[in-house]
Amino acid sequence: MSDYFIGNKEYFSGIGKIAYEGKGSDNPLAFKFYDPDKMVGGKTMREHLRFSVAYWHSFCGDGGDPFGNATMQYPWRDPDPMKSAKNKLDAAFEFITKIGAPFYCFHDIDMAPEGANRVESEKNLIEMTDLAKERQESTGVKLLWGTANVFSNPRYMNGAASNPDFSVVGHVAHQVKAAIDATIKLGGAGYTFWGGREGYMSLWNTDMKRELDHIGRFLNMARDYARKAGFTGTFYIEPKPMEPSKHQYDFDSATVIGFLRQYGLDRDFKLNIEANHATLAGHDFAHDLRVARDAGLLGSVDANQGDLMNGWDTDEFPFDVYQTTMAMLEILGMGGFVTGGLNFDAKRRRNSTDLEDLFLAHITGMDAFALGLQAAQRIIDDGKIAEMVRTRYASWDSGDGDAFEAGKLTLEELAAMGEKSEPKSVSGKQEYIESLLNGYLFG
Ligand code: XUL
Ligand code: CO
Repeated sequence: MSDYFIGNKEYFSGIGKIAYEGKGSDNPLAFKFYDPDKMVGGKTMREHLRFSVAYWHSFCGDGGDPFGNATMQYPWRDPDPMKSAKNKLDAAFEFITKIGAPFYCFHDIDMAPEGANRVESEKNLIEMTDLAKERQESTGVKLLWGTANVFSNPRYMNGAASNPDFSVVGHVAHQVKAAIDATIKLGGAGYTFWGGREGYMSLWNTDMKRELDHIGRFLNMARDYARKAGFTGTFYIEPKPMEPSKHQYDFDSATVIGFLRQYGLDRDFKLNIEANHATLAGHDFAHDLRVARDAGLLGSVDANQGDLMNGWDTDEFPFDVYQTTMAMLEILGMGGFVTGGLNFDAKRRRNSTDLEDLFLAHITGMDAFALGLQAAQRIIDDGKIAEMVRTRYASWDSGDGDAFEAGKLTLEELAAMGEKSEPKSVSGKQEYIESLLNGYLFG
């Protein structure tokens, strides 16, 4: 038996702590590229990447989908919901320790079963998070962020804080308050709001302005409560354009930034960008990261990847190194994570049914980001692409371009300049940059 089992039982027996063995290794249960102690640009990979395991996909999701039942057998399941939750907690901390992720994230109901009413549900959450606190202390694993699931229970079918019926919003408040308390107790670095039902199915029965005002008001109340209760971490909104609602209010980075500014939330909230949500909104992952970063509001990342052949949230483990490279360029470009990290909001495919697949999936994702980090650092160190971008905008650095940026030109003066000569054609050099990129990745 390995040294890594947490409770009374080892759930992933036969698998020890996952080690870095390098790219020559043919051991499937080893990292080929993620070497946690390796220095990259002045920090270790562990410090840069701040990997986090998502409780819901890894320990709750069992392969069931709208067309078929569960495919995965979980040895921690028990007919008694609290017993099941305690077993699952042990399995979770065993897994997180063995994979070597410094963080995890959870929704309240991932960890603690809902009771017959809110009071019972909160009691369960307190009992489970007391245990989670002990597990965190004994393993050193930390909470990246906590959140409340205010989208699954049928009472939220018309929305959570955006619900047309005021009486539902009290339930939301009770649940969010308890989840904030739990997050504070567990020393969470962040608290996330993802509004799956904060949107509409039909505009015919929806007062959109009122619903948005209600969400804005509610988030102000939640922020005020959490700050008063001692929460010093970051609040996140996680954009997603649709699914489960037809239209979700937190559509994409740009929409959420406007919302945060409109409702006075942009000093306390940042964005948690999920790759597959950005692509559902018709953007590249890197686009939504850039929009958030340029606004000074890039906080954290839900690391996964979608399938560009279909239009839903497939939540795959990321392996596309072009994407992880671009993502890491944005993250390094903002100076690295502060409270955020890379949370694997990703699930194994329905037919990846072996318990070890949970390890293999995380190894793939962690290696993909380790490759992306190193490629991004090579791109930064070499500086060629950044220099090309600088040169492309050089006409704004001095003379009339500089006067324009400084607000010293009128439209008439600018128009008079345009009269003088036809601009020269200047190449964007995209294909050359793409060949440089392949050099950084494979050279
Ligand atoms: C749903 C999703 C959520 C949030 C947390 O698409 O990404 O799991 O990350 O509620
Ligand atoms: Co997510």
